[in-house]
Amino acid sequence: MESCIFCKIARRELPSTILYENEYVMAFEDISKMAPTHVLIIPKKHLQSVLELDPTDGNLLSALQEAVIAVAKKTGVYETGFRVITNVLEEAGQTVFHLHYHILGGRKLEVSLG
Ligand code: IU
Repeated sequence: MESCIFCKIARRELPSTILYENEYVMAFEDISKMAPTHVLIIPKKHLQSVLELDPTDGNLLSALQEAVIAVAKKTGVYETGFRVITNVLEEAGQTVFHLHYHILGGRKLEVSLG
């Protein structure tokens, strides 16, 4: 999508610190880190949220899962623990309407979900 900021990052029209990439997904450092490890994993194609993920997106779903493991290993949180979060729509706190998984770790995270 032309104006989407994460599409621009995926197309490398905007700078980002990329940690992992393959044909379907890209992982980069969140610009406003909430934990020592705070990485976003996005599909390269524009999907608003998990609501638009289709079971036929098999390659993308596999790539997202591979990226979670790769990022966790690369940042060191694979052993210590981490959180995978994806916000869906405004009430959940979604501010960028391009599907992304937050990978958060590197410190003790609060138990609160809200
Ligand atoms: P949210 O789940 O939609 O609220 O998360 C959006 C995240 O995208 C948030 O953590 C921002 O700091 C992050 N982000 C970014 O890394 N780079 C950007 O250019 C923009 C937002 I805009």
